[in-house]
Amino acid sequence: MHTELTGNIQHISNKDNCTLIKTANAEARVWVYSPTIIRVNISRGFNANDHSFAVVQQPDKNVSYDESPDEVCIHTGQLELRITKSPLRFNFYTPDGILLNGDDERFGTLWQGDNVTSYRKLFKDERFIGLGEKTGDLDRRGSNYVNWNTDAVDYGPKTDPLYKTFPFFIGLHSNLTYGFFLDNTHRSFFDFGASTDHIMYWLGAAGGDMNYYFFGAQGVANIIQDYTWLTGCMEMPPLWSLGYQQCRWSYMSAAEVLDIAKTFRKHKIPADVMYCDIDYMDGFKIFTWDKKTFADPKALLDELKSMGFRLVTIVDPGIKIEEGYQQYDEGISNNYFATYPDGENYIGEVWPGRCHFPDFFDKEVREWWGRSFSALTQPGVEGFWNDMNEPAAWGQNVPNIVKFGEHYMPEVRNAYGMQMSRATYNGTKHLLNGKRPFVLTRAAYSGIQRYSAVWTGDNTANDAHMLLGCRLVNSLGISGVSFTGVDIGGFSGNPTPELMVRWNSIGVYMPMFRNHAMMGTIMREPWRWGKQNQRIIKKDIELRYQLLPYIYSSFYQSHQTGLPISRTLAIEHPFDLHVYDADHQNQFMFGDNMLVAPAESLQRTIKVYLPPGEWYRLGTDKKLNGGKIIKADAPLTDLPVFIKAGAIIPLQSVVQSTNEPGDGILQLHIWNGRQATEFVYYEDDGLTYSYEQGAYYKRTICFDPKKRQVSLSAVEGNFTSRFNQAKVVWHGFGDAKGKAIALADGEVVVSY
Ligand code: NBV
Repeated sequence: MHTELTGNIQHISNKDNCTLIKTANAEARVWVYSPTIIRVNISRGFNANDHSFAVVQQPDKNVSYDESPDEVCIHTGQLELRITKSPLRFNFYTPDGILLNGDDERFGTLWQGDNVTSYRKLFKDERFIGLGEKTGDLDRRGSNYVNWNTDAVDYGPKTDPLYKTFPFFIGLHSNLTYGFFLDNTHRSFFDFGASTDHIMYWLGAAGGDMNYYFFGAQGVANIIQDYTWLTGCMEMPPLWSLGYQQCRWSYMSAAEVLDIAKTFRKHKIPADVMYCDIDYMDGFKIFTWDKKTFADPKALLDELKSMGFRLVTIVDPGIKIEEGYQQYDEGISNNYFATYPDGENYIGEVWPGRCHFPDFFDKEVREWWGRSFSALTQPGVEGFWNDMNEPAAWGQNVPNIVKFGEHYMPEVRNAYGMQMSRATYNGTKHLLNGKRPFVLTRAAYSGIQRYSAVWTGDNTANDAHMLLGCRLVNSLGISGVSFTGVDIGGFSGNPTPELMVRWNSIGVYMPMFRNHAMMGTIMREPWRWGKQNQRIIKKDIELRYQLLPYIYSSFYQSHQTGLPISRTLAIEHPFDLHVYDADHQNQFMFGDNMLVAPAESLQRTIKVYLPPGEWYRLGTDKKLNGGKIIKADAPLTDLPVFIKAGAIIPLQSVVQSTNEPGDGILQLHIWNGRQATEFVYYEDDGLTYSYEQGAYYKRTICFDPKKRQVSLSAVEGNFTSRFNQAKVVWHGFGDAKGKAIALADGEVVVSY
């Protein structure tokens, strides 16, 4: 196989906002997006229609470079790119000249056939985190990965690839951090020192350009912030989607859906969402309802609504080939489907039988798809679950000759699910007339957070999967996706009662809290596990509802900064080796203040690493010193969760769903600490986009141990809070008594 090196620089120029470099075999372009973000594109034939599915920002207008006989140098003040001329190599430095990351001197970027690979320097102490939904360890060093969106049926703790593609990772060495995003939708590969001499690592793609964004900010959180600035932050989710969600493949009739919903209310177990999996449709035809079992969708939705439930319905991309079926007829007459090179429509078999697949890369097709949701929104559906969009077809392999417009499948496969979610999100947002849709997708590409929440597909009912789920969610969080979840209980197989109870208690601390199970498994609802377990499950779900003011404020933080809700400890402590230890790599922060230590179903004590500082055990308020490993009790009734000293956590009383107004009392829980702390409390209607026009309620809550007080800044925004009283609840303050105070709009101060 022919290997092509990029060769030496022959010509350099600046055009508009781009520095253009030509060599004998390639051309390279450099853009500055911000003082900490530089884009490099090395290609053998740059496409003038340069387009990214992920990136939403434009480069800076003004770039300049310094040139010396050997080098071209671009500096932004916070990041420096030195490009050597012979051979062409790219190296990134901190402003004070320390090497962050760069090309392996010997090989740099090169092509073998259409494969493009970048060989990069590897530091002795270097670790890697990220790549989104990837199995394996938190630290990716010594592992290799492929991105090729796949219906990963029966995946295990080491399977690769899974459903999604996030070619973005963070490198950590010498107390320095950098980020790297290979924006290329072809099959891509990353080898983090798994199969080399430990002086280089390599990454690349099966086609396209070596097109990457380099992030030079220091601190993992700052890199995530830059990455989500570049690829977009999530919007505020509907509040109801943060409640408890009950799913199953499938509740087989409207009567069954209603019966389950009623049983939640009967047992007073809070819940907000019911799901319809594929069996609500007429013969699995998307955008239809089964005429017998779901005869009156509007009546179903009305009744659910009257009980305070929302409904989420599934859609798959495959459109059944059947004349007279609206979406088939419209798709055929407008040429909306993927084709073979000769123009024939591609046929793949999925649930409904022989299907065509919409070309979601075409704007007109996305708009048509979006409009088709009226069949679901008219009766009142507000949540839309996008499955099988890798795309999956029986037998897996969509042939390489299948075309989406001008693109052959291998070029864009990894973005198909994202474009379907985009069509779903934009379409339903329009149809819902100002209400926020909830979109959930299985396949995704970088930037998906702008359109959809994600879940980690078909996991299995065992402990290893439960812990893997924590790592998957945390890794997705590093990759810009905050609204994530796993099938609580495990999709395939039957959980033991202990596993169900434990997994549910971990689900409380996942951004999305959804119980889901495969067809043929035993029923999973909270009341199926005996009275004793039902009580524990109920208590944990109630805790989720109490935590909603904290969770919603954390979502606001994510909407503003891109910081995830569930956060690996590596975000705050990237150079603390305990964080990567096999015993502790599943631990995570839930929001700013809660540390969750997932214990297995049968473990009754667990070793927990508490990072430096003081901590309190949630529930007992026992104070613990951090910076060490402790042994914690882990009964099924009490998942080990620890609160950071100085934490401010707003809670509410238990409600049965987010529709209930509650008692109007915001409970401000404060855990004593030595330092002053802050928490940004945020609220809005949880339902519409009016927060974008200022209809929100925001105030900074401060705890100041020196002044012995808690204060709430004056209200920002013009939304009226659901809470008219606050009650401060003191933890670790001796006998300080809580008292209720009126929540005036001006500054409020409570002393102790
Ligand atoms: O629609 C049925 C299932 C669904 O329940 C599951 O969550 C998806 O990941 N779907 C896959 C298709 C069935 C695959 C065996």
